[in-house]
Amino acid sequence: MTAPAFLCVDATFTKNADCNTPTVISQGKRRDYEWQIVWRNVLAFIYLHVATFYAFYLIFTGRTKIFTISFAVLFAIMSAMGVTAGAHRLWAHRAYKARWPLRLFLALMQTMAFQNHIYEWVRDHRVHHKFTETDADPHNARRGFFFSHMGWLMVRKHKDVFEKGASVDMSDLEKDPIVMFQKKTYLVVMPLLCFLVPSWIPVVLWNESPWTSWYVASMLRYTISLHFTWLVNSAAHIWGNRPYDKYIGATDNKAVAICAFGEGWHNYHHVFPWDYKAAELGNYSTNFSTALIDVAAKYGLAYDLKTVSLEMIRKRIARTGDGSHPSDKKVKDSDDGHNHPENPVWGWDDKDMPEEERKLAEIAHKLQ
Ligand code: ST9
Ligand code: ZN
Ligand code: ZN
Repeated sequence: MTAPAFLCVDATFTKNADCNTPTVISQGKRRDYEWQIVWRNVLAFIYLHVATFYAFYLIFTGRTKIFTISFAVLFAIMSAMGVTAGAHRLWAHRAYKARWPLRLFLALMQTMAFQNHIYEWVRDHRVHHKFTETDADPHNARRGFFFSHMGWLMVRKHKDVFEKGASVDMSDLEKDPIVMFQKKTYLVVMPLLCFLVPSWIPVVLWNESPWTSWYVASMLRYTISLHFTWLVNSAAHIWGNRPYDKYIGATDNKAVAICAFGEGWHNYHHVFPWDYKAAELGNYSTNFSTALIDVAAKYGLAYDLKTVSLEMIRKRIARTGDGSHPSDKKVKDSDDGHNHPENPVWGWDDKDMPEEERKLAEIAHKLQ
């Protein structure tokens, strides 16, 4: 089913109104692109949100055991690690390497999160980094908060996503048997790990009612985790500082960093996507995923942890920062951002990565 063609959001969103599409259009003009709403997904998201409100009712009226609430939080944190330390920093950006036991653990955690299988998640995310805020970006923030937050999961993708996305290398994932096994078995294992197991554990271990367990440990936990993740694509492309590159849309946003376990330092991350910390400053309290990778490295499960040298960061701040970095002497100089980044790379193995950056990178826990 088709809905009316959408208006380029730049009329209200940024000054520069071309959406970085090959065909430059003027403000408010209609484009040759039609929304194709996927009603199955719309209905699923409506159900999830109604169920989540009901779960809040079960909690605030004292109908939920404290163990069930704590379990839901713990489950959310573990699944978030599969997304941040796994799908994001390891598989999408190759920011560090992991031995198979850690890869298996992260793949299981990522399956618990149901954000699509690793291969699909990584493909969309690499395409987001290579074609940020253009029509080829699956969650192009120029199309507004709602689209970049969750609307993109309810409509068919823009043809540029398929066309330009096809140029992004995925051969490394095709060589990883854990990723390919997860892809093959996803439709069976994901419902078990994301919905059935978390609903069942509170019932058998502390006698929670199956009804409450379903709504609180599955529906509410899943919906909140999705929103915290989606904030990286929406809020952290709209609100916040741009200490490293004022010309791009991505921002450093502490609130998002806390909600998304260290993934809210998004201005830094778009400039240096191959840094395993996905941030320069801050500590483990706003970057729990880094803590997990550091601990794994200590026990030899993670290695080749790439990070950006201070010298490279300083140069970049001086050249393109907006003045909001603590070390920056410039008066805060804000640009609207939302320009296409100067040499976008998806991560460490991207062939477009400048040789100078590769040479200056610091690599911790190198394999002997
Ligand atoms: C979800 C993902 O929520 C969230 C990702 C967030 C990322 C954030 C990153 C930030 C860091 C991490 C922060 C973590 C914080 C954690 C905190 C937690 C407390 N390139 O997609 P299809 C081709 S998922 C190249 O069906 P449609 C390809 O050939 C939520 N090619 O397109 C493909 O075929 P195949 C749950 C591409 O038909 C074919 O096109 N999941 C690309 O337009 C068809 O692809 C859902 O809700 C590409 N990028 O449908 C599912 N993409 O795959 C929602 C596609 O066989 N998805 N191709 O190779 C869908 O139903 C559909 O994808 C659709 C589009 C309706 C959205
Ligand atoms: Zn981004
Ligand atoms: Zn990324």
